[in-house]
Amino acid sequence: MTIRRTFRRAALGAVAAVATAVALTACAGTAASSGDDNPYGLITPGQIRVASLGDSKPYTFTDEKGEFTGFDVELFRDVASRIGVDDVVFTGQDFSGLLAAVSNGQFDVGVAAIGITAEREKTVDFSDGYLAGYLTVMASPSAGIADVDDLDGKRLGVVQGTLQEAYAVKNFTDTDLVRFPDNNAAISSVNSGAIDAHFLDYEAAKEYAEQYGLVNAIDIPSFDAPAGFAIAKDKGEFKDALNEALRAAMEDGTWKTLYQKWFPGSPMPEQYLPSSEQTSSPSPSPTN
Ligand code: SNW
Repeated sequence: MTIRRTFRRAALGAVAAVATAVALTACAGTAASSGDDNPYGLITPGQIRVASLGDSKPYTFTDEKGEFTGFDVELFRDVASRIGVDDVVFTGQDFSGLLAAVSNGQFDVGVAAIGITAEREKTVDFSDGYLAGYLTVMASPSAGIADVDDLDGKRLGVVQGTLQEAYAVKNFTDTDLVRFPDNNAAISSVNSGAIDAHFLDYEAAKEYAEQYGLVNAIDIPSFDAPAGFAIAKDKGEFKDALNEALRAAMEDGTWKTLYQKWFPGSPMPEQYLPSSEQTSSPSPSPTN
């Protein structure tokens, strides 16, 4: 009898211990990535490895010290911090290899103004969208390019694997496309006269235009492919956590503050503003 009672008490104690452990894990899981050792399935627990680009200012770029910064970089760091991860390591990649590097597990996420398309969703999952803007043809003022017809017979740079490349292949059929690994290489070719223009993201074009006296010649809306964070397909919990944090960053005005900091004067896509600031008016058009 005594033995049985002792055994029963021990068993109850064990049940209580397990229940406490489960409760503690549940608490830690909602607060941060600590607790359960790796709730988001990160390559290195507690750290997020990001595939990015070093020359897509002001989205993602490296400063004079070699540190990654830009709108996407600061937004992602903020979102990561909200899910409990402050150790975020950015690495520059060629755009053409970026999504494959995420899908095959070399990186936890891809952050580089990557437009969400059905084609890309065959390879990776995406967070909700966080930017919707324009694709821009940028040229030397002497190239005489002001609209799409002016591209006939011209040499146009595109970065391999971008939406610009796909768009140009489909729509600029009388244009000679020249493929580059990154924006810097293409811009050098514009500046040397080896190509007539380069086709890139609107804000990146503005930066180069200012730096080299080029003109932002044609803007094509890409609102149907808003940029999202690219994640490997088997990381559902990571994706859900990022989405929740992204919504919070939009709702408390963090997204807006970063947008105004990095894209001053640019039209503001309203869907990412705090809900109290949304109106039903259509998106404004860009001002060059
Ligand atoms: O589709 C747009 C989106 O609407 C926003 O303007 C940010 O850029 C885009 O995602 C297009 N970005 C290109 C792409 O996804 C190039 C990316 C890059 O050069 N980093 O292919």
